[in-house]
This record gives sequence, structure tokens and C-alpha cells, in this order.
Amino acid sequence: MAGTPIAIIMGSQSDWSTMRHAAETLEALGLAYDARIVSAHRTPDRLYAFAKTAKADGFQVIIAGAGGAAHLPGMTAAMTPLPVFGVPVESKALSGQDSLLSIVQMPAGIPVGTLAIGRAGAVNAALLAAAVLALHDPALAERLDTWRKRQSDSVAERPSDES
Ligand code: RP5
Repeated sequence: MAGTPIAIIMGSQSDWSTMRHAAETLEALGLAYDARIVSAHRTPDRLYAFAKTAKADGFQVIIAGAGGAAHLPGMTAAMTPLPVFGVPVESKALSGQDSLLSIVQMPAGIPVGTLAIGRAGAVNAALLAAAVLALHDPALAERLDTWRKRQSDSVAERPSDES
């Protein structure tokens, strides 16, 4: 869906169980997104085509999730001036530490805003993307404030034995 403000890209179908948390968070904020599978090593031509035209296609922020040798966010950032938020997907071999380190350790000059491993990172990438867009969208800023207030209101003042 071209023209939507946020692209969610991921290296594999297997990443969707993590990245869907970003999608659900954007939906809760009333933000449109386009979710795509774009693998840096299995579909490099798709990556090139996506990243090179992402800005012209109307995207404003890219959320990129990948696991293992997670070069997708970095390669994407290298080919677009748009802000890229990287989500390290939990890998089987190294529990996502490989993903985290390969996304976060970008050499100076091409940034990838790197989030936590797994669901927390996916949710927070969506919230950061929303915060960026909210700088120029007062209605979205209000929805984001409401989302945060609802989160605060859901926290009990005292612990309960009920779980
Ligand atoms: C990466 O390899 C993907 O981002 C995924 O996290 C990981 C494993 O992919 P599959 O073997 O499940 O397709 O490219």
C-alpha cells in the first residue's frame, strides 16, 4: 500500500509473530502501515527496490525487524534518508543477542535506531514511529497522549494476589 506513512519490513515470515506487535500498536493509534517481507540476503533486489523508492512512495518512517545476521535494517538505512527503527528478532541459536548486536552496532554515518529484542522492541518501534509523525500531526499527538494515559491508568497502585 503506497502512500501509507509507515513501512514495517521483516526478513522472513517467521518474523511476523514479533513484528505483528508493531502492527497492532500502530493500529491502536489509528496509523496506517504497509507490512512486507523483504530479506536482505534472500531477496536483495526486493530490498533495493523498496529502500530506493521508499521516500518517493510516501513512507515517512521505516520499522525493520530481522533475526540472526540482521543486516536488513542497516542495508535499508544505507539506501534511504528516512528514519529506520530496527527490531532485533529473537533467534533460536543465540536468543536474539546476535540480532541485537548486528543491528545496534552500525558504524558512524548511517544510523539505525535500535530497540529491544522481541515484542518490547516491536511495540516501542511503533511508539517511536508514532512520536516522530506526531511532531507534525496534532490529532495523532492527542491519540498518543491518550494511549499513554490509558497505560498509566491501567497500573494498580498496590499489588494484588490475583495474577
Ligand atoms: C532472518 O533470518 C530473518 O529476519 C529471520 O529472523 C531469520 C530466520 O529466517 P527463517 O529461516 O525463519 O526464514 O533473515
